[in-house]
Amino acid sequence: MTTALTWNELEARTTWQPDPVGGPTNAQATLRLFGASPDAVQVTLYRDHHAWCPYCQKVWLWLEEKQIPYQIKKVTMFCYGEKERWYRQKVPSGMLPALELRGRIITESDHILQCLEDAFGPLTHALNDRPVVALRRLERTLFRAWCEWLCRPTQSPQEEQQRQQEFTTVARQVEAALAQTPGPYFLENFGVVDAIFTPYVERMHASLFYYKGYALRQHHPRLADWFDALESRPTYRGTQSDFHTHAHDLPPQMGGCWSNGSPAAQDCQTQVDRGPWLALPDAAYAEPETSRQEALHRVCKHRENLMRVNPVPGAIDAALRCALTHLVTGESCPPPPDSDLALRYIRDRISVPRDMSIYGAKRLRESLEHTAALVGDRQGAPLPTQHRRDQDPAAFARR
Ligand SMILES: N[C@@H](CCC(=O)N[C@@H](CS)C(=O)NCC(=O)O)C(=O)O
Repeated sequence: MTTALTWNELEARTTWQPDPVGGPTNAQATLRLFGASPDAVQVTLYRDHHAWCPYCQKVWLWLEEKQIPYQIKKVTMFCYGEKERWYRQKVPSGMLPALELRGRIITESDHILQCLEDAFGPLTHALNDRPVVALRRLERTLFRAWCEWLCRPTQSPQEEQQRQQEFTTVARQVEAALAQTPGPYFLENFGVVDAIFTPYVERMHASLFYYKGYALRQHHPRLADWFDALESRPTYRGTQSDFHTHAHDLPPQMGGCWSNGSPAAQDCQTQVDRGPWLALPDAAYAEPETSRQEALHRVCKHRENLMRVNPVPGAIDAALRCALTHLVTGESCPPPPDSDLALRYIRDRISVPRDMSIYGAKRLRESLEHTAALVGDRQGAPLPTQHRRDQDPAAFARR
């Protein structure tokens, strides 16, 4: 047992020095230069504050892979809070993503990709190449099979089984497509098709685990190889979310996600919500040595806002320092009595990759839970499923 470090002591231990503009892909940057001068920027990507929108992720990956200098303007999605008026003036529907290319506003992610391709050349393969068109169609078929299974309540176990079978049939077609080339990607090298499949396959992986107890990577080895190859790319890692974020951000976006209630699904839900997070199969690559440092840096940077929005404010300062002390020293640090709820409130609201990378989040959730458990076993109210205004970015506007 140890005592809590002060904020100054914690800050003195942060060695994490991110370079959002020139470093690896990350969700915090508002400018990406890839060695170019700021004058070279011709592109603005409008994407969500949460770095969650799948259509934004597709465009984001494309820009990062092609290393096109661009700036990022972040906009609130309806389910998290109020849409910014300035964005409504630019894009009346409020939909994301949007792109400004040499002064012209473009919406609809597929159209955005086409305009980017026309301006900067294809990402390995052109969108209208015949194999690419066929694979894009397959991606939509897989998307629909997933929605049918996850987002529509079933009336009987047989119907649930049938939806699962329909999904696995299409997933096997996707695996057959992956098997057409010797490498792990859809075509001979990483390209636009992989960028197009990435956002929803990542969301399938998370949601089917949580709501159906279905481990996509285990059931579909070629998809597992594809994921492994994606995770070898810093571009993908910078955009990658975790099971917890997806499991709780999908329901308001999709109009609901339905669990099959199986013991396997219940076990998966418990693990995603209560840990151990390090054992979850949401990332298969080795943990970077910097994960604790990253988490420490991010919490220290935003601590004022984090404490201000905490609904149990009294003890949160000392309690949070105890959790961070555990994070950096590995030693248990008992927080003030009754601070378990305050710590679990934060545990349940770390958003990946908005706040930090997947492994930083795992480490932080583990330390928050470990520290909370020293003083209590109370869990907060379940996270809302109709909206996520508990995550309103306006509360963090004073950064
Ligand atoms: N067909 C559009 C779909 C875009 C879309 O559905 N975007 C959602 C976010 S994932 C959106 O902006 N919804 C409004 C909001 O949530 O504020 C595209 O491909 O760009």
